[in-house]
Amino acid sequence: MQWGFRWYGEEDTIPLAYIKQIPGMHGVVGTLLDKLPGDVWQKPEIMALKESVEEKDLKLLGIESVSVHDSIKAGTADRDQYINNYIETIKNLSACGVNMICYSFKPIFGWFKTNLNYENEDGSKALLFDAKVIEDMEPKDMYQLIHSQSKGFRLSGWEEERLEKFKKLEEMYEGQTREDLFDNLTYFLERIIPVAEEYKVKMAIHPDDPPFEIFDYPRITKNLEDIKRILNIVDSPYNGITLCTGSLGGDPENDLVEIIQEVGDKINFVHFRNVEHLGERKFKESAHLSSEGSLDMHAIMKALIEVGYDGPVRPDHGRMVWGEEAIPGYGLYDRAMGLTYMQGLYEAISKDLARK
Ligand SMILES: [Mn+2]
Repeated sequence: MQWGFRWYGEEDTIPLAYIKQIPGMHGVVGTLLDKLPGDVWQKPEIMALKESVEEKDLKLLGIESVSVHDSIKAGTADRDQYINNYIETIKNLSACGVNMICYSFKPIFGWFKTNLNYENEDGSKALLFDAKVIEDMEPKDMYQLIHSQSKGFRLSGWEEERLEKFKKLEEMYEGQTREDLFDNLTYFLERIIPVAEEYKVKMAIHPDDPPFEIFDYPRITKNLEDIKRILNIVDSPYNGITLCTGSLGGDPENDLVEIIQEVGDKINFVHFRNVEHLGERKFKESAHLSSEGSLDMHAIMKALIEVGYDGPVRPDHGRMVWGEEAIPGYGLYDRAMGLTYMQGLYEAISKDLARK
């Protein structure tokens, strides 16, 4: 497996030099933070990112995310121009030697939590989702809720530009059903996957976080059934998924091991994270260890090894520990501990399997 870390570029509180000091680290999954959905990513900008990573003796393992423009997700008449831009970005990334794109296909909201600074008993802080908190809220109120907790950090998917045009966004998606959204994804994938194949860029759709509908906006990447349906749109190794254990794991009905066994050959990226179920549609992001949350991380790693997964893997969100201040979910310490734990699982399981 290729051990990685998410890195937000020069704006990140964590320098690449620190990431490099984590044992066994191969590289980072990067982004161009100033790019809005629909923009073409130009080669010089991508090369600058890649060179800054390689200067520190790390690899650029992929991009997360190249956001999909709302016109594509809403299926409006102007979508083709944005799909053409997306295709240009795929080609430009390929030309720069970047071969994996994580993306998502969710109306209005990407990742979604109701508390970014939930204090655990030990004083560490975690992200938490509780459906009850938003029961009486309007969708646009979520921006205020998230921004009031962001500690001044820019949060991808929650940009102020999106709030400014929120009314327009709501109108774009008004009345959209799951089938409509799925049709729009189909239209998108039928255009981009042949290009991704030709240019050898693996697409990896990220599941819904949380994996159920909120504010009645349709969600189509919630579970195994959804994932299989998406993979069937275009059957290609370039039409794959990001296996985000913490996102899918937010629904206790999702069996991560089963998902890996069923669609293992289409996993193009892994986000490794544990969650603790606290009640109906309520969970928090725990430390990575199986003992700290509700998921069996050993079984998940074993299943990944058994299906032969050898692509990029990164610890997903971590808690804030030891007084660290960083982008919520993206501190250094807890993610570094998480990665070391993942590597320990990997070594133990793979050596054990080799002996058999
Ligand atoms: Mn994730």
